[in-house]
Amino acid sequence: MARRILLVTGNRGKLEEAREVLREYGVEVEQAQAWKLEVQSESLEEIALRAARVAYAQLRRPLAVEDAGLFINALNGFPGPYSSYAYKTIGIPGVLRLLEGAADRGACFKAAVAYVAPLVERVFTGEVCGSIAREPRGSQGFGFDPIFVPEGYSSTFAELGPGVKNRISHRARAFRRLGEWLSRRDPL
Ligand code: ITT
Repeated sequence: MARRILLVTGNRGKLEEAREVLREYGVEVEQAQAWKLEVQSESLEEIALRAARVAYAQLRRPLAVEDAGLFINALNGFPGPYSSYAYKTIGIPGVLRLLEGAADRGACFKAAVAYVAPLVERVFTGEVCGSIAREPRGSQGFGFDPIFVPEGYSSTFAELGPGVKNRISHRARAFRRLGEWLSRRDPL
């Protein structure tokens, strides 16, 4: 049975990826333009859950909020929960500059998807690790995709494109967990 959930996000790339993954579970995703609470926290789970609760209080329909970030080893996890701000301010060139001379270029993308519906609150997480490329490559995806090379590959997410990204990404893993959980529940 088809289900429909709202995804509260202003990020088109996120929306498309979530849609693609949840389609496998017969779940349709509609973008919601609610006001989105942006709490400051080091925990993606907490940021997503608090934003989802506030959005649910406004919209009163089953919805998800996803918070994601790029955690770079040599920078002790920076930009992590501040990835969106870091992307807008220092951007890819700034991140590459911070890594000049770093021996360890390892990094992980992490995502937390908070789902809120009547009498339900759940958070699902996903992660993909890899390394930061020496220069941007590729034109697909969004955000830091041109500099993230997932483990086991030599191309960036921006070169690999949505087929590969949606199999292995942090977001795909988190939304797949939501999809599996939704498909085990009774219809809403
Ligand atoms: P919403 O809050 O409106 O959903 P946002 O882009 O602000 O959109 P986040 O707060 O989760 O979303 O920010 C995460 C940032 O981390 C995002 O803007 C990208 O710069 C980066 N990021 C997260 N997932 C990514 C991915 O799959 N590929 C590339 N960059 C990603």
